[in-house]
Amino acid sequence: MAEVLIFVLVPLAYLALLLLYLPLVPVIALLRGIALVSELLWRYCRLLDGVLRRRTPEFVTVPPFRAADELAHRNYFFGPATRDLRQLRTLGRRLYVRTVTDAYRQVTARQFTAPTVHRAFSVPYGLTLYLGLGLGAGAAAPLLGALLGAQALGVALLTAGARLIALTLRAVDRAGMLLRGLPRGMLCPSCFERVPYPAYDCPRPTCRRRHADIRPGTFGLFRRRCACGERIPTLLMLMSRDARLAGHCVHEHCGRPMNPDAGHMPELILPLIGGRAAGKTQLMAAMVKSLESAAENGGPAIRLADPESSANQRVLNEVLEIQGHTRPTQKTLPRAHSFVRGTGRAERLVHVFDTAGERFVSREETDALRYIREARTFVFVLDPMAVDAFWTRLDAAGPKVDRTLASTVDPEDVFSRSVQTVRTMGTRLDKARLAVAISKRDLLAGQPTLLPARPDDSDSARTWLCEALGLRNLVETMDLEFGEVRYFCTAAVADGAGRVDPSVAAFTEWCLRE
Ligand SMILES: Nc1nc2c(ncn2[C@@H]2O[C@H](COP(=O)(O)OP(=O)(O)OP(=O)(O)O)[C@@H](O)[C@H]2O)c(=O)[nH]1
Ligand SMILES: [Zn+2]
Ligand SMILES: [Zn+2]
Repeated sequence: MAEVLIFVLVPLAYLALLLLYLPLVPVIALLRGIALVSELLWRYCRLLDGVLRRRTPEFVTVPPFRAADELAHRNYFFGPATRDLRQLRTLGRRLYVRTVTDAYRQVTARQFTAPTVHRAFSVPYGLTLYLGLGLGAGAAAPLLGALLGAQALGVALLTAGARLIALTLRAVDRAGMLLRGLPRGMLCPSCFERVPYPAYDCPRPTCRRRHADIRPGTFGLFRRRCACGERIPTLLMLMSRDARLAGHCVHEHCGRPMNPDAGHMPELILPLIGGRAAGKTQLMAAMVKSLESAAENGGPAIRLADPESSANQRVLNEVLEIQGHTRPTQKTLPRAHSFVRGTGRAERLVHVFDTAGERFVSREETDALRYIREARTFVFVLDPMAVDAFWTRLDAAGPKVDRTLASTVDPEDVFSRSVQTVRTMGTRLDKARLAVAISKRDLLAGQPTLLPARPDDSDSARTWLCEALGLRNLVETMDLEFGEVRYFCTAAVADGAGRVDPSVAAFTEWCLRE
């Protein structure tokens, strides 16, 4: 009888129970599956928080971008966002595998290896749970994949947006440069090369890292954050008027400071050409001083553009005020004497170049005069005392003229060499203007025969050069070479009250006209 019970009734009862259990299988499996999916989702959210916000070492699988090595912090969408995605993919995959295996292992242990109830009951339940885990794992994989995919899509769109913003900002800034007449960038006042975009030093005094290219991109769209944390505007147009940073030249062997105003306004380049001691330095000083006086009397504002120009002008002003003599310009490469004139839209950055007389005389020296290429107005300083005819005309009865102040270089010689140099540099002179400054007018004031009939009149000065000084050849070459030529008699001197001779103001006005 016992056999019947064991081999027939019990199996039948067990089968009957199994049959009763069968309808519950999908429900239990489904619930287990849902539980696994939500556990995975919950863990993935924690992972997101760890990777994107807490950023503690356990969430790092890809080495981070180090601002200390790269000088600045990256914009999130130029690298870090992709790095986060890669970390999420690696850690997400690990998390998925670990969670699913742990769940299977737990079922195996509890229902198969060490069940708390008889295996006859635990095994079918365990199999149901296996089924549920299989379903859950199967459903969670695409779900997590979709979440990561959505994030990747978002990152891709925002990265594209960020790049577009960077490009647009650069294009707008570039258009601004074109409008300011600086298609090739701004002029370096030390090496005279064009700088498309200067390098900037971090403004924090304790940092001073040099950033080679701060324009919108990898390290920030509107502001770049230096490794030290300081923020630097990425474009000239984002620098407010009173917080303009002084850039540095990007050319090798130079690296010297640019004017803080460079790039913010159109530039004018005014080379002073003339033989040694023709009066270039003194004329340059007088021009700036007369502009300064004009500004004091309600004319356009003027300020020296950099500390070096300010210091030089201070010395030159003193020389003018004590009516002393300027020292010969050093033969080292000249630096531009730069100032900003005007306000608002009329603002101009003017670079005046006073080149040592010798440079134009020896051909090999002229290579360094790159700024010439960009000039549209030239000043030729002509010392009448450098012309032999001048001395033969000198009125012996009149006051003596101090011959030591005369230039000893023949103007015709300097001019023809200079023009040749300028031409070899590829500058078209037929579109350029030439101001001829007949210098040291004050020295000749007492002797009407030594001055044009009407010294303030260009035609009169021209006739005088041709007829009295015998410079007809020179004058005709000038007229031929240049689009427009104007003659001025200038006295680069100031009176006791520091007022510059009026001849300089008229001359300067013409030179700065556009
Ligand atoms: N009285 C008077 N002296 C002048 C004038 N211009 C220049 N000088 C003097 O002439 C001399 C030469 O002038 P600079 O201005 O140094 O001449 P430069 O052309 O710059 O000469 P380098 O620097 O050698 O190329 C100096 O002693 C000046 O003081 C002027 O208009 N009037
Ligand atoms: Zn330079
Ligand atoms: Zn810094």
